[in-house]
Amino acid sequence: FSLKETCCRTRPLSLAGHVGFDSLPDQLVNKSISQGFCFNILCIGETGIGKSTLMDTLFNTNFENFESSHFEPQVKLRAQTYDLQESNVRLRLTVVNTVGFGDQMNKQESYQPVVDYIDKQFESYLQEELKIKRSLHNYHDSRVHACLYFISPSGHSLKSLDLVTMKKLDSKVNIIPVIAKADTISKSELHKFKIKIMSELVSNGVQIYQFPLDDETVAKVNTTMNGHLPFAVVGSTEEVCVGNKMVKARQYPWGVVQVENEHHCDFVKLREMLICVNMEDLREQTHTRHYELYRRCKLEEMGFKDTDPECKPVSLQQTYEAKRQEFLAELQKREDEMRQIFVQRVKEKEAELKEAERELQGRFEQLKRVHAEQKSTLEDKKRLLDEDQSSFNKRRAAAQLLQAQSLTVNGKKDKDRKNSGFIITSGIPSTSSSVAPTTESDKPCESPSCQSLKTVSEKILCTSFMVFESVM
Ligand SMILES: Nc1nc2c(ncn2[C@@H]2O[C@H](COP(=O)(O)OP(=O)(O)OP(=O)(O)O)[C@@H](O)[C@H]2O)c(=O)[nH]1
Ligand SMILES: [Mg+2]
Repeated sequence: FSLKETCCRTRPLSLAGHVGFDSLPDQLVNKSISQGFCFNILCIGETGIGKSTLMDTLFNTNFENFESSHFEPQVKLRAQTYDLQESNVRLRLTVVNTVGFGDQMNKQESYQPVVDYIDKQFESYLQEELKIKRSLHNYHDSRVHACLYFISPSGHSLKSLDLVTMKKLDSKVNIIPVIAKADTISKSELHKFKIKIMSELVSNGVQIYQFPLDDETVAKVNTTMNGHLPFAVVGSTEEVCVGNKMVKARQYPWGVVQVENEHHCDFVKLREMLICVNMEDLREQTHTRHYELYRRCKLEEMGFKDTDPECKPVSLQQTYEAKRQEFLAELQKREDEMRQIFVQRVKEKEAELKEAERELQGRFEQLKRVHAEQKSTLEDKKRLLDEDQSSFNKRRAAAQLLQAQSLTVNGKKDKDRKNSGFIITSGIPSTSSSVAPTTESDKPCESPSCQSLKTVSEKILCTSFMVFESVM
């Protein structure tokens, strides 16, 4: 038999006598009592609107309270956890307060830290659930079970910040709107204000928490209380003597506002609904509705599905395998793309390098040409220089020869002069004026070559004399 067939075959049977499983609810109660309970409240409201006072009044204690400044640059959330006990029931209560809500000039992002806080608590729970070794039985569940949204008692209408924030949160948390400091608004105005708020919430599609009607024992009271929303509350931990009793109240010169008097405000209604009647439903709604939605979205985001496109059920293993194949295909695709890009880049680089090589080759050829031209110019110059040098050498040899000849001639002449009484009057003998040619053979030749040769020889002679003199 398949499981389905087995289920279909179940049929009621009557018991012949007492078995004992009727004690199951008691077992559950005892187990819950021994485990203790956990409840988390988020208070959203402007700075100084009365959040802390209301919490103190609700739980009849003094929680740690810090007065917030109005100059916070951004909205923050402060969570404090307390262990409370009433009779034999232990309650781990976490009170989360907004700090600096609505104080910034730009209120657009005021809700974001609140949304992030709620999501973070869901995420922690999901991570715990997904662990291989889970320990949910002793896990400190920090998911927000109830959100008290404090509305300013303006008597006018909701602020856009209120509507935007509640709209952003209504799928994540059970919102219970309350009109704060309700003693500052008259009875008739309060009535109109409540109606206005509810109609604004409905017209803007904001889903607030509705007290459940499925449990017959509380359906009636819950129906009535749903009609009183939003609750107009007054908070005070101050005790004032009224009649012969001490009651929590706020005392004014003109009278006393009693917190627990239902004719004065809705504080008792709120306490009844929040703590006495619907605390477990708030916890359950958080788990089955809000957390479930978060979990579903998150798992879908991660690619997990219950059915395939043909609506056939898909197991976790199949989803994982499909996801793995998808991932590998994607990886392969990206690898191919990368390879193509790489090849393309290499081609581009090669073309670039070839272009650069061509340019360099061109420049090299040009330089080579310039170099060859310069070389041939230099060779021409060198040749000319060699020619000059050889002609100079020749001239120098001729001059040396002439010099030698003239020295010989002059030596002979000197001898002749000495013999003929020629007196050297100065260091350089005046060949033109002091010594006149005496014979025909002494006369200078008139041919041009002889003339130039004469000039050169004269110069050489003159120089030789100077050298000669300096040597002497
Ligand atoms: N008239 C009136 N005053 C209240 C009420 N509740 C609180 N207050 C006063 O409002 C002031 C601020 O109250 P808190 O409870 O500290 O306000 P809060 O919202 O916790 O302030 P922060 O934490 O600083 O943002 C105090 O002077 C309270 O006495 C109320 O119901 N009616
Ligand atoms: Mg406070």
